[in-house]
Amino acid sequence: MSNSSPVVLAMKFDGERKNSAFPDGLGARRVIDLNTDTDILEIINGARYAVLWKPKAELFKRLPDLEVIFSAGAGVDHLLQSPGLPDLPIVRFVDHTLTTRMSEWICLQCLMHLRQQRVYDGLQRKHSWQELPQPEASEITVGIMGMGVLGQDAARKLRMLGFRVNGWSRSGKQIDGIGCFDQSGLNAFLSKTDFLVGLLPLTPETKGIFNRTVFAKLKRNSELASPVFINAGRGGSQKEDDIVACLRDGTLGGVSLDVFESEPLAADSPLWDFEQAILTPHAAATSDVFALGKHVGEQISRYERGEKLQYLVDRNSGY
Ligand code: NDP
Ligand code: OXD
Repeated sequence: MSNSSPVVLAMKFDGERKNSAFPDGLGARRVIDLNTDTDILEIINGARYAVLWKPKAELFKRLPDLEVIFSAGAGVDHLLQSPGLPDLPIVRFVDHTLTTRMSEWICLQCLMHLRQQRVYDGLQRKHSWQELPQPEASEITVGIMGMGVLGQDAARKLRMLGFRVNGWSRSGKQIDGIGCFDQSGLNAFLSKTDFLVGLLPLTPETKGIFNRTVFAKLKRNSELASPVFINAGRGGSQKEDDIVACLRDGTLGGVSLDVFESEPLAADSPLWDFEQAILTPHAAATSDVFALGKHVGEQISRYERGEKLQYLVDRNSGY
């Protein structure tokens, strides 16, 4: 087959930006955007590549010549749960633009909780001049669950800010300046953690992992009253009823959540109303459309030169 195969897009993103930026990143290759090219026939013959985000069930039947599936994001749970997913290589999105954004969000949340910014916001609204205790970052241990591309970058940047940092992952790691724990070390890891950061993919093993049992094991003798939970991995890994109950009874002193069990978060969720809860709408690290196009173009070029694809998903482990 020639290398002139179009790239089929079925993904989120603001239309105008996607139409200009994505093809730019891709070079000369033709793009068929299923959200805007409404005259496209049901069956798209000759399309070897597709870039997808939460694909509709019938999509794969329309792409009989598909050879490589690209995830429009770093996470692939949206694909692996997709009915009719063919047994083809899946490449996830890894790029410094996404990694950098995520680390910015994680560092921001850790600093917001360290400096008790939400409490100051409340005092400001009351015109109240009151100074709060001010521990240094070096007195706080951030424990990151998920030490992949995103977890490791966030860990290094948190270290630069002065936090003590530990990481927990399936396989143990060795990273300078970071305490590393493998799966068997979960309890020891939790007992040292003041700020728990979730950067795990959603898999059958990580579903609901952030629950009361885990929160109750966090360290609670730091200068800040209670531990903090920060999650930007996937909402399916957290039990929101437990988070609400733990915020109410002080098991958790604060949370920052970018992801939710069901998105968008229901307007009547009690999470919206906690002063000590910082919520963002799955926006911690949105894929940059130009960078995504470039990444897809590079991987297609590798594939067509007969080289190995990078960032391949392991279907057995689910990420
Ligand atoms: P990686 O695949 O690079 O890293 C995943 C990490 O999780 C690895 O360290 C892996 O361990 C660990 N892990 C997976 N399963 C388990 C388990 N059962 N027990 C212990 N550790 C486990 O992913 P990324 O860092 O690139 O991304 C992480 C997630 O962040 C994505 O899957 C996605 O869900 C989410 N995300 C959210 C965004 C947002 O805007 N909110 C944006 C981008 C991503 P090991 O190293 O041993 O394999
Ligand atoms: C991703 C995301 O997985 O945006 O990239 O959540």
